[in-house]
Amino acid sequence: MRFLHTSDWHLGRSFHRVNLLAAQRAFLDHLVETVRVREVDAVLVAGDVYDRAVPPLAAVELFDDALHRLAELGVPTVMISGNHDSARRLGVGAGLMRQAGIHLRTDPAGCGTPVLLADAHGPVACYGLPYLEPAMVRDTLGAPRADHAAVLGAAMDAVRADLADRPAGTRSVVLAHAFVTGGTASDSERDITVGGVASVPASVFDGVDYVALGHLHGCQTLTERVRYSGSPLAYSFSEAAHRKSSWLIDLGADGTVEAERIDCPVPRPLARLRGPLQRLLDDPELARHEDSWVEATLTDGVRPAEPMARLTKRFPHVLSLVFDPEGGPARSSASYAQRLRGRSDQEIAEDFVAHVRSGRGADDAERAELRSAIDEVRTADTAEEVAR
Ligand SMILES: [Mn+2]
Repeated sequence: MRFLHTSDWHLGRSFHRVNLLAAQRAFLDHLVETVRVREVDAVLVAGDVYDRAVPPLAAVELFDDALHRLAELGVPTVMISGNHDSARRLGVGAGLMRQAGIHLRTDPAGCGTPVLLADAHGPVACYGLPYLEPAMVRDTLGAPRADHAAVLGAAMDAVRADLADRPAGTRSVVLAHAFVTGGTASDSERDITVGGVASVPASVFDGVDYVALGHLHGCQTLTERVRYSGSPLAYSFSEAAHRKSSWLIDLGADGTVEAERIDCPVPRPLARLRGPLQRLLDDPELARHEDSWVEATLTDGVRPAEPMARLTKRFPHVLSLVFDPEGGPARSSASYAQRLRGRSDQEIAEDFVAHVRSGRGADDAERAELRSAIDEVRTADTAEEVAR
């Protein structure tokens, strides 16, 4: 059976000031075309369909159009909600859409109930595990603790229990939206750390033939059977070196996995340029980036006049301008965004405590207090979403 594995569409997201709707539409055209030309048997979308719980109307229309086109092709599609999606909103109409072959899995209670597919070699049970927010789903899943490993472990126990009752030789696929240990993050995933831990070991997925992961935005292979497709488009400059793609997965009669990487259309390449302004303006080597989306980091000791206007003459698509003077007092002149880049909420909060107490940092008890407050804020956001 042949699958196309994709995730993290983030419909409605923009890139700096650029609206990506046209690029997202081009990706969906490419997806539908790949499904048709490569004779795909089922499409797997591993969460973060939308960028926000309440997406803009244009993104909803794009999604609606994609669903219609996939349904018209008659190719079953299994989708789960990610941490950016509102599971409740995304799941509206799921019961009706199922009749059209679109299987939206957004309810944690349904983890152990597969979408049953079949080919000439027999059945394939396809389990869609929506993003599981530990504190919200712990009771539903009967997990011993409210952390990612415990709730995903409980969901996978339900999968394995269901699988054990199926005819021998039933092959299995799991979709999940999680940070699996060993994966590499970029700057465009939202932090899902709970109790100080964001990731789960890949061994939590033992016992199934293929795991189609979403959440991390770089395409990556954790094991032959456990892969991230990554997002179809770059959503931060940290992804400048990514090759955006989907996985074409052939699941053999005996559960063997063969994977082929299918490149996504590139709306415009990304370039991160660094150096003194005059060099960025003059260096002939940089000519190949003139049509790229550019992040320019200026290292001039003294901030040059009108840097954006001058850069834009050579690079019309400069989207981000960063100052990082070399040899100067970099720390104090770094922008707020620069100082926060790559730091977790926990680190930022701890730094704040040290800052306001003249360098005396948080002790163990205070660190734990900060951690539980940060966890609670995110859980409260999700709870409000559910209650609305
Ligand atoms: Mn995502």
